[in-house]
Amino acid sequence: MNTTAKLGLKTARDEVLIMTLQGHILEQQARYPQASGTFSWILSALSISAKIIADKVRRARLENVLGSVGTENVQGEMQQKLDVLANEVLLGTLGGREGVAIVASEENEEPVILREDGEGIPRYCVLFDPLDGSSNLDVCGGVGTIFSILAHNGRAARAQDSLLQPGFKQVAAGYVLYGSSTVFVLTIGKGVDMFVLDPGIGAFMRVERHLTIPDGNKTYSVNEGNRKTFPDGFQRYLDWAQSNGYSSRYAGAMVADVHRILLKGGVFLYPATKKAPEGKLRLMYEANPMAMIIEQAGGKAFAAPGQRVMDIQPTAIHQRTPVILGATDQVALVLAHLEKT
Ligand code: AHM
Ligand code: MG
Repeated sequence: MNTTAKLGLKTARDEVLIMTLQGHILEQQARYPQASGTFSWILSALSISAKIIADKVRRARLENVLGSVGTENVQGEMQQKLDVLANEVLLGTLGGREGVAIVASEENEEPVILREDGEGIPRYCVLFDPLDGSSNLDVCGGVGTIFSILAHNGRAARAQDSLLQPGFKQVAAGYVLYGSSTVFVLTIGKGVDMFVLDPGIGAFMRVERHLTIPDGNKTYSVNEGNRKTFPDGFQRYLDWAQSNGYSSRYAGAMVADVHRILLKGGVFLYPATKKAPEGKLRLMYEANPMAMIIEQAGGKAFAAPGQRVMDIQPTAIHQRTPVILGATDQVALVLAHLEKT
């Protein structure tokens, strides 16, 4: 083995394959000669937003923008100052893109209708959680942005009805993890690619193509503090897992937990609880985009046995759902315990 390989460095052949997120988007666009480029502009707005939010997250302590603003969002949750700032960044970048018809955010009760009809160009709805896991901010823990992109239906009775599409109709989805590095994970419906922000040049560099979740990782990720109020099947699963050498890992930010599962395997659970009888996570801008990423990487995402997350017909933009997602083998083990009586 040569020194380059021993050190885990890239070979000369890899180096000719240097690709930024921007280049990747253009490469994908070139595969569809009829594409107008409006979709690529939306992804580029998300990339710019991610860089701005990453910078704000890094500087939060220095600029005294930690802590809450003293108001609650539509979910009845205390808004952090950075929740509000990240939301403004996304609204500001996406708002300027001709291809965006509607945006919907965890931080806004109502969707924002930007442009009503297509005027000959395809338009999209972008849904997002601007800063997921924001209670981790004060302790320098991982936080993230989650996004989902749907084709806009200009014929819907009311513009906002165009948003209420099941997850299998998503055109693209992804997340950004603001952790020890800033990572952008994207699917445009043909596998999952991963990019890392190079702070030296200010660009997201492609580091992985066609990620596949490994099987065989005996790790579950769940808030066990809620265990006593989980449905019985989850109790059975946790009893079984704990008797069978499983480890527990829980970041308290879905983006960080899902990212670990994408790379290492295991399963993420957020069941119904006494406090959140419908589950805590939001279907349209948390569960659906994560389900698309996980399934595109070969995993599975269910709300309950026989109920795939992405098949749920939404009835409200902020609706919640239980979530069981991760490597196919580990999800199957959870479902088997839920199905037992
Ligand atoms: P948020 O969008 O208000 O940050 O809430 C979603 C977060 C997820 O990131 C995480 O998985 C979950 O809430 C953690 O909830 P809990 O503290 O109940 O374990
Ligand atoms: Mg969230």
